[in-house]
Amino acid sequence: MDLLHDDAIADLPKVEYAGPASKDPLSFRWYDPDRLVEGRPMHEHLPFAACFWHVMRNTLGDPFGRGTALVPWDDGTDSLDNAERRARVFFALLQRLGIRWYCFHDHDVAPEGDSVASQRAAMEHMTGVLDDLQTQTGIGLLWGTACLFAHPRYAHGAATSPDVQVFAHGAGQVRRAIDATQALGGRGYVFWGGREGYSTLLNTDVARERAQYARLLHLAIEHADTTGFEGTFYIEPKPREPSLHQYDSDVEATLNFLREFGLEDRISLNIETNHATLAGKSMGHELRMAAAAGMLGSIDANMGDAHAGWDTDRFPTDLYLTTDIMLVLLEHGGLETGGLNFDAKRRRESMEPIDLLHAHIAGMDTFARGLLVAAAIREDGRLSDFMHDRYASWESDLGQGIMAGTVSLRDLESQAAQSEPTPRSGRQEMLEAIVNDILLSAT
Ligand code: XUL
Ligand code: CO
Repeated sequence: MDLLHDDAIADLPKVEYAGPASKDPLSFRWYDPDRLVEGRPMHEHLPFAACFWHVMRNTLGDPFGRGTALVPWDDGTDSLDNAERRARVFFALLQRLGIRWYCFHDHDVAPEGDSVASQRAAMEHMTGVLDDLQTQTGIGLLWGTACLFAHPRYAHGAATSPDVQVFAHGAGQVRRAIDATQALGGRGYVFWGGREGYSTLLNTDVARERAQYARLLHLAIEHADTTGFEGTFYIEPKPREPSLHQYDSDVEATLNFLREFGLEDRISLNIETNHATLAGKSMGHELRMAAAAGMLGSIDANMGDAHAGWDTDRFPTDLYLTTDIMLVLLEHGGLETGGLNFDAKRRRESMEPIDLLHAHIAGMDTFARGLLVAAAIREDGRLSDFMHDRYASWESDLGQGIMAGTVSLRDLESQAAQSEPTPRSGRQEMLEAIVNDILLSAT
């Protein structure tokens, strides 16, 4: 497929694999899409997606200063022309990077307008534009979502608002966003409840609000069942920011919420690294908890900062982190309909268009290298052998009987009277050293 040429980024090169020795910062040193790892090409292990909101709509402003991003293609208006230009530049950038998937919020791509009718018209127009760009480039929609947190009407939440009219607006927006996602062949649809929580318990009925949130999710599923939308629904846990507390605060709380309201068979999880950090958990913890429950759906691939207690959404450049993520994914057999969505933004100081290439290259190479290290750890086998040995006693008749439910407390008391367990080390430091050795030697 020919590259889309947009004048605004015509000077940005196509990024190619050049190997670990390359000193060209606009080349991949590790991401070699067709290289086989454990019998599958890298691009299948690493279904990278770029997000429209950070790439095209984030001006890189912060609470102390306005945006710094240089966006020569963007005239700053809410016109459809401008929206079309942004969409073209976005696809052109993804082509330069060889990224095959993207994600959007409704209002990232289509002007919000001032009425439901104008929003519907704008969304339908932009759906046509995106559809053409998908056909021209072969890039597909990983997931769509509705922005139910930016407009002032959603200050108290959308689904969890105390005002039923606000719920109606949120529900209408969800309907339009699901329809657009379906029209674009999207593989999934995400709910992220940024304001589905509270600022103070003095004015909040948490039982009512959680039930309202669940009701919106059921309405979305019912809608999908009538229109034939077959994509996967996901919830994206996050404990806070912008709310003080969000009801879908981490993986385990979200699983509880889904099960309480009978949603677990229809909604899976989209897990984001920086949200895990804010929840006081590691990404490895969140992924393994979801995988253990059969609910690991998709990943928002970014990272936080150890020194900041907020959602910095950095590009993932920590090799230890990507190695751990890829260990989980290899073990899990990959993501069925999900992907690795760079829900990540450049630093405010990285304001040039070319930084969009550098940032994604860094994220993609770090994941590719993490994949190679994870595969080497699995091939080496010392970690899995250790894990296997650690639980070996459970393979005994006693262990199997306990798990099969054929052994009683009385039996176990008699068993305990006959033997005293020998203490065995967990060898954490030894295992960490093995990981370090492989991390630095895998190629
Ligand atoms: C916010 C966040 C969102 C969701 C989609 O922290 O992660 O961008 O991914 O609404
Ligand atoms: Co996210």
